Amino acid sequence: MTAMTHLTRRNFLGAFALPQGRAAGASTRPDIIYITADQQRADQLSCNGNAAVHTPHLDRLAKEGAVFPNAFCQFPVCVPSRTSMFTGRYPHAHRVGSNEARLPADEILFSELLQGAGYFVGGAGMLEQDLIRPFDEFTLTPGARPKQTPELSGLDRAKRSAIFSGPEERHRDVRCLRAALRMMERAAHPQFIHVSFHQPHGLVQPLERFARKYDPARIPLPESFAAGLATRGEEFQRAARKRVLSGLSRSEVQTIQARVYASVEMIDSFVGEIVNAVERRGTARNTVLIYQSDHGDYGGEFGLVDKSPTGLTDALTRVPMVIWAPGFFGPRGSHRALVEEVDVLPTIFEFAGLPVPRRVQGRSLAPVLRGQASEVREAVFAETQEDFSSKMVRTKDWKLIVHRHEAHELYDLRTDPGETRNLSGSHRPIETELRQRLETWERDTRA
Ligand SMILES: [Ca+2]
Repeated sequence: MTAMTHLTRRNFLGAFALPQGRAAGASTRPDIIYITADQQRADQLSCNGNAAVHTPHLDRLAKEGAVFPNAFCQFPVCVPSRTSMFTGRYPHAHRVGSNEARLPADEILFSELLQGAGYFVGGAGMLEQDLIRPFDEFTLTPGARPKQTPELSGLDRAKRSAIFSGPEERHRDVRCLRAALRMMERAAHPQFIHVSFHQPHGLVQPLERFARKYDPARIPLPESFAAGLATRGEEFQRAARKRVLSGLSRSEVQTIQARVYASVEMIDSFVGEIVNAVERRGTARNTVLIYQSDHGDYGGEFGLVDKSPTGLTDALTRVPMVIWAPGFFGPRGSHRALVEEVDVLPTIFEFAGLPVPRRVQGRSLAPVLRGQASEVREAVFAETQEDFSSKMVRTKDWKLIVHRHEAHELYDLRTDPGETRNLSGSHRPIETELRQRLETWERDTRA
């Protein structure tokens, strides 16, 4: 770290800290519970309209709080996406463009800022080391590799899913839940607790009691399953054919999806336990709870499961987002506003009464949650590939994906929500307008 970045960081954090190390108003600031699932699609919530999956606890939080069916991640790969959550900045600005990339020394994480404001900062589950660094306490819960172990049964051919039939307390997400609950119980207030579940990421491994509830034969597959890769660009098709996960039969994909749904219901039940703990201790009205995922999954679209090859279709970029803070805003239910994961940080800061750092590129959702505004922005953005060579701009009606190395993609989401008919080149005015929007965004968010 250079002297300059030291100075920047100290000045920055200094704005939040008090001489005694306990910030003004700290004792009345809300507790913040930030729960993440890994690789859950936005449509894998019953409150987002999916009748095949059962998520009663998140549905309740959505009803008493808000759910955003139009929430998007910034880069559909774990570490770049989570770095956007924790910095409130776009990937090309924070420069973490792969799971291997290190966090640049001049990036400041909101966990550090909350600490400076007097928060206990704790977490459990999985997280990249660079993002864990500022935590006061983080309980890592590493999980089983995708192979048959005595605790797993029914491993599928793609080695993507199995059923966890061992003692429940040994499941990595049960261990994550228990560690988080202990931390909540023990830690001083205000507390920021990050509960970072592994599921429903592969190896998908629902507990048996949830797996039992989902019959693979009854799991509907998306319309684009049957057409397979035919609607995709040539480069994408080539990359997809190299994957072991392509060429799966309908029943193989249904088996995997049934276990994904079971795993989602399992995580939902864990969310219920966390909310119970908050209500038992009587702090619900001074708590802000956020639930989201770091990216989606193909879920059978184009014949694919998992998230590879990486792309910018809604399958991968659209994520669940539920916010519940009964002391801060009333029941909003499902809200159509276009929102981004970079918005979480400024939202938390606004509810906590803390100034939002100028480097942050997201926007607070508080005005929308309080009913003072109906929209946050006209378009959302995402990017991908190691060199940020593919970029997406998406309004409610249209999506443009610009690739550096292959043909662009333009979709009319009003008539083609599954993104199967590429209209690039045939709708010049809208394509030009979206292209300009993308260029403006890139220019304005570079640093
Ligand atoms: Ca991930």
